Amino acid sequence: MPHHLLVKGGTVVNDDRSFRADVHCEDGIIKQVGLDLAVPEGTEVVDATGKLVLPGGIDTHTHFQLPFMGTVSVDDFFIGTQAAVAGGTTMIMDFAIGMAGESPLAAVEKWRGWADEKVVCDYSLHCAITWWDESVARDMAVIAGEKGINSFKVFMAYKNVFQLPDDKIVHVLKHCKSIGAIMQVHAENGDIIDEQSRRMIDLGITGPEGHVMCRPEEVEAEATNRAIMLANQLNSPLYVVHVMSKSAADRISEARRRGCVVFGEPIAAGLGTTGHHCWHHDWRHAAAYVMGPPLRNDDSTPGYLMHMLANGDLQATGTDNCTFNADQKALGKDDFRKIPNGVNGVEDRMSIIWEKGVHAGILSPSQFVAATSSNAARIFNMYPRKGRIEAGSDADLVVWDAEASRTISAKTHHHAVDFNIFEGMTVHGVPLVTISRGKVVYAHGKLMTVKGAGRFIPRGAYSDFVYEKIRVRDRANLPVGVKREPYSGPVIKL
Ligand code: DUC
Ligand code: ZN
Ligand code: ZN
Ligand code: ZN
Repeated sequence: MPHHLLVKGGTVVNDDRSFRADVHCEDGIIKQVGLDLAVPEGTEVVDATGKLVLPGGIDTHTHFQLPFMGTVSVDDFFIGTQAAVAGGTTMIMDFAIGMAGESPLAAVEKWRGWADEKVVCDYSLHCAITWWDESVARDMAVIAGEKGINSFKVFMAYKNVFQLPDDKIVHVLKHCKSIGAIMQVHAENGDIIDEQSRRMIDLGITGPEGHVMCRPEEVEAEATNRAIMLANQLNSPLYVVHVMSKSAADRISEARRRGCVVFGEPIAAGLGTTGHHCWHHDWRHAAAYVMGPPLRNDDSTPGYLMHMLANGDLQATGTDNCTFNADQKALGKDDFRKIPNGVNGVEDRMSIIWEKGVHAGILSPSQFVAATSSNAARIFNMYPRKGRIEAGSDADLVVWDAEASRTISAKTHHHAVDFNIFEGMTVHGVPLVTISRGKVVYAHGKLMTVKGAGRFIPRGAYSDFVYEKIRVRDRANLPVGVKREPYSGPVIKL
């Protein structure tokens, strides 16, 4: 028996327009969008009267159960995706991260094994490249061609762990281009962080504030600029993850004006709070905000980044959700270099961006949808399957109450972690009902999730959205009369 669901009485918001319409879903797919729809008897009805109906959020950046800095992040794929749907996010994108010497393909299989049996909503993976030889190049081709992953992340920081030098980054960019994948970058100068953090310790600055002090903005801006230059020289697209500072964001927007194909991703933490907390007298409180790149010790940064989402200079939003409890953060009690880096965000991202963006008068509701869902689907090649409410798209929806508010607290959140970096913040914009694949998974404060019910979403080579930009530049860069063949690598049909 097919399962039918009707979301009735709401205003549908897509990234280009909003309109009064009901949404009829059949077996996980949107069947019709409109008024006075004919639906079969027995159809489950979700009342959205007077509310907004949005495409489910896509969090482009999580680290569930990540083995990192001597411990493992506590939100696993079950708890983490539960927190996601409780916050109106119906898809997360996590990172398979192998250690140096480990096959990236094996890392992808390992992450699939962890995630598949636990996720309560759909998910996808990016793959990190943390070392380089020709076997890694071969793995990348298989991962993009057969495993449905078209985004590879490199780290310019975390020296002696994940950091790749420029010559290796050039290899990754070249191989990404040849297989139709997009390179993502963690852009911070790891060499200078290593040097400056040692200097802080020598000066006796061992607390969480040292983490922020040894990573001034230009450390991020320099690496961002360098990554853009490398990608531009190789005419390969680039996606900068967790853009945390005004100056890094400026490098991206300047480059876009020059025609570089570069995308930028601010995260909930950077849009919703600041690094001031790292100076808090309570060590646990201060350490909870330690992440890399750091939250900036500057009140104007969150609004600045939000305005850049509004004007299109930055495109998609994630969270870098990578949570550690007090006892784990305490690994760095005497030395901030050992504090596991990471904060929460997957549950609160949508509300934070609504509050600081829409409620603050910076974003329109359609721009909110672009920034929280549609743009990610476009860049990562899932559009319009994800990120849009129209017939044929996956039935991932949120009934959103724009007027209601809630106060964020670790006492009520759905994370496994014992701290919430947005503690006490009252946010407008509340998810009332979350629908994943046509099923209600969260309604009015209650989770109705099924462990393992989410699916891995394979993504093919360059989305048209990215590919068209590259192709135009390819033509522009070639001497007159030379014609470049269009991309003909592996393409996974969705
Ligand atoms: N930054 C974090 O804060 N945590 C995980 C990895 C990263 O780059
Ligand atoms: Zn990172
Ligand atoms: Zn604080
Ligand atoms: Zn990350």
